Amino acid sequence: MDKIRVKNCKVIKLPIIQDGKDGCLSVAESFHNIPFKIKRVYYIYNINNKNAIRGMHAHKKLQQVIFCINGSFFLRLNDGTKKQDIILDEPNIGIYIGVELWHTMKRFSEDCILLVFASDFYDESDYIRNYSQFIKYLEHKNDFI
Ligand code: T46
Repeated sequence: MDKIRVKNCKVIKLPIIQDGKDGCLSVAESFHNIPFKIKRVYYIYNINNKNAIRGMHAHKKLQQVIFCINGSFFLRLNDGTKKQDIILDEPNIGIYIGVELWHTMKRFSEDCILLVFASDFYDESDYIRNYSQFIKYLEHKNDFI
């Protein structure tokens, strides 16, 4: 995977415990390899539409780490200045998506399963779902500091 160039983002590599013919085991732990306390876990699966596009938003405060634990998908990240495209296709390699990072997921393989660890409970008011509002938010967020 290329070096990460967008802000508030990094690659997270979980250890793989090899059990030989009996499979592999990877472990995610808060503050160890996941850089926050995990308060929510969700997963996305059965993406039967090959043109599916998910994401297309940024979060104000939420931090997340996203894994593709089966199959593959394409992740586009945009910090308002720089953009980066990443293919996730290894179950132990995830992407930390910090605050204020516009992210879009597409090109899901039929067998794709996404697993996401999140730093907080679901809160729709934390989402910025309109791209021009995202750019305005970045421009004006420090106005009152
Ligand atoms: C993100 C990317 C990677 C809930 O009710 N609770 C939840 O915890 C979540 C995650 C979603 N929802 C509801 C909200 C929507 O009515 O499920 C529906 C689908 O959510 P959304 O359109 O936000 O799904 P994605 O795949 O576009 O985004 C999700 C996360 O919502 C988001 O935080 O960063 O995965």
